[in-house]
Amino acid sequence: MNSKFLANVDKLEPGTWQVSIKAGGWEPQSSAPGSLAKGEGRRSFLKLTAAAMAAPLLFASPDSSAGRRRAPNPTPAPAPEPGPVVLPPSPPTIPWVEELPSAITPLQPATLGLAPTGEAQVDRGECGRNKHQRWAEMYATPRQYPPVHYKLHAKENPAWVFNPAYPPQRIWGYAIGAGAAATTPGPTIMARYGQPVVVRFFNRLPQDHTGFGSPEISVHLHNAHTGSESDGFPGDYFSPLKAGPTLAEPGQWKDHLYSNIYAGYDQMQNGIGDEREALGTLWYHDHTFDFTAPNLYLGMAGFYLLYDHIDSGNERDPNPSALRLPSHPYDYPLSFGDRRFDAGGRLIYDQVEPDGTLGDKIAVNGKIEPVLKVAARKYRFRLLDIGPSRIYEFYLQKANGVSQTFTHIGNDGNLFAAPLKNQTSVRIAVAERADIVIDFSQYPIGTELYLVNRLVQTRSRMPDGIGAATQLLKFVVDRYPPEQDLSQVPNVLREQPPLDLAEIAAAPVRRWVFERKNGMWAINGQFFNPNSARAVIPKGGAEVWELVNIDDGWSHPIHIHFEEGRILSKTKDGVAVPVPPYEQGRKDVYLLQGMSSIRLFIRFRDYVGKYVMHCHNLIHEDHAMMLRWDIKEDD
Ligand SMILES: [Cu+2]
Repeated sequence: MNSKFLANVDKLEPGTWQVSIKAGGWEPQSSAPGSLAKGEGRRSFLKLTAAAMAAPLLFASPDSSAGRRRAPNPTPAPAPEPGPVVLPPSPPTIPWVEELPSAITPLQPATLGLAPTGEAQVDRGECGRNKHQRWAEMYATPRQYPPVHYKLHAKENPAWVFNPAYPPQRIWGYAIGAGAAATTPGPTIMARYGQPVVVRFFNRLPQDHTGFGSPEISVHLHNAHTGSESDGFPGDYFSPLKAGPTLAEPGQWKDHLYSNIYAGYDQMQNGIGDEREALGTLWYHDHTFDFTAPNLYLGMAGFYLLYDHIDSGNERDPNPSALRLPSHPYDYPLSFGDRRFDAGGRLIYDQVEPDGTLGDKIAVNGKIEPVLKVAARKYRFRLLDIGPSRIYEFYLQKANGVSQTFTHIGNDGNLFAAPLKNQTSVRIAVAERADIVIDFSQYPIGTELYLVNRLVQTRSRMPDGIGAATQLLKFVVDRYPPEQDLSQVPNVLREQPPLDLAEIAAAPVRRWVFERKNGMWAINGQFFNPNSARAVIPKGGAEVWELVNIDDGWSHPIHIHFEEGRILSKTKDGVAVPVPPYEQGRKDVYLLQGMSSIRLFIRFRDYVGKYVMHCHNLIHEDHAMMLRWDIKEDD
C-alpha cells in the first residue's frame, strides 16, 4: 500500500523474519533459536501484506478471498504517504423494525463431561496453557458457593441479520452449544462473588477461513481480577492447529478460572477480598495477538455481570445492605460497535490500513437501529463501547430532540460512591462502560425515546466534537410493569478504597509515553512483543503510572489488565485539568484525548504472571500500541 510499512518492517524485525506461504496457511520460519516467535512472524506477515497489497484488495468482505494469507506482491510500487481512504457510505438501513429481546437470557450453567483441573488437559484436547494458579484454594476448597461451570463455543454464524435492509451474512460470536447458533454479543454470564466460575471456551471457528479476521481465539475477560493463564493474554491464542507464542500446545478448548474474589484477597485474609474493589460490568472478548480488531469487529464479544451482597441483582432483596438497583429482566446490557458495509450490504473491514475502518452504522447488540420495548418503570442499562475506534457521547432524547435526564451510577466495571443524578449525557470510549438508570415511569404508554450519539467523528483517530444527533436505539414505552417497581437508586452506592497520600508519594513511578511511530503506534518507542516484559512488579506492589500522549490529534483509551487504578491527576496541553466526577472512582480504561496525561495509582495483588497494557482503540492495539508487564512472587 505504501512505503511506510516497508520501512516499518525493517525497523521492527531487521533481518529476523522469513515467511513462507503454504497452501491453506503459512508458518513463520525461524533460523536461530529465539530469533522469531510465532507471533512476530504473524506481525511481519501482516506488515508485509500491508505493504504489498493493492488498494482494491484491502476492503475485503469476509466472503472474499482477499485476506492476510494472500501472497505478497514482491515489487510494491512506492506511494506517497496517503491519508485514510475515504469509503463510500454504507447503504441505507431500515430503522426501528428489528426488535431487541425484551430481556436478556442469562447463560445457563453447563455440565462438563470432563471435570476441570488445575493442569492443562492437553491429552484431552485442551490447549497447552499454564496451570491455574491457586487452584485448590480458588476452585476446589469449598467457598461461599460451589463452583459453577459454563461452556461457550466460538463459532461462525453464516446468517446474521444486522438490519432487514442487508442480506443475512457471516459473523463470528459465541454459542451455547456446538450445534447452537452463535450470537453477537455472545450469551451474558451472570456471576457472583464467592462463587468460582470455570468457562470452557471451545474454538469452533472455520480453520480454512479467508478474509479479515483470524480463526484463533484468546478470550479476555475485561476488568477481571484473575490469574494470567485465564486472562486471555494476546500471545495465548489457540486453535486446533495453532498455539500462540506463549502457549505450549494448540487445542480445541481452554478452561478459564474466574475465581470471583475481590482484589485484596491476600491483604484482607477474609477468604473473599476487599468488597470496596467490587466489579460489576465486565465483558469478554477476543484478544488474539494482531487480530483483536477484526475478530471483535466480526462479533466476538459478550457481557459478564458480577454481583455481590451489595449489588445483588435482586431489586426485592430484603438484605439491608442490598442496593436494590433495577434487576433482571430490567438490568440490560447494551453494546455499541461501529460497522461499515459495502454496496451489497455486507460487512467490510480493512485490517491493514493503520487508520482502520471507521464504521458509519452502529450495531446495538448486533442490530442496526433496533427497537427496545420497555415497561413504564426503572431500567438499569450497562452501556459498552466495543469499538473498534468510535467514541460516543450518548443523550436520551424525545423524537423532537429534547434531552431527557437519567442517573449515572457507574463507570467501567464499578459503581460510584454516589449516583450522579439528572445527567443528560455520558461519554464513553472503546471498552469503557457507563452504568445508567432510566426511569420510564414518568412517560405515558406509547412514548418513544431515542438513545442518540452527538459526538461527531469522521476519522478513527479522534472525535471532531459535539454536533447533530444520530439516533441509535429507539425505546418504546409500551406497557405497565406486571408488578410494582420496588427498585431504587440509593444516595450511597459503593464505598471506594481509601487513597493513602503517604503511600502514593512513596510509590515507584513509571512513565509510559504513547506515540505515533512509523505509521503505527508505540509505547516508550517500542512495539508490542508478547515474549518480553517491559515491567516486572512484585506481587502486592503498588505504583504510580503516568500515561502520556505526546501526539495532538489522537485519542487513546488506555486499558490496564488485572487491577483497577484511581486517577490522581490529569493534564491537557500541559495544563492541569480537574478529574471529572465520573472518573473519580476506580477505572480500568483511561482516555487520553489529544496532548494529555493521566497519573494513576494502581495495585498488583493476589496473582502473578503476564498481563498487558494497551490502547483499546483496536486498530492501535493491533498495530502494536501494547506492552507486556509481569507480576512476580515477592521473595
Ligand atoms: Cu490508541
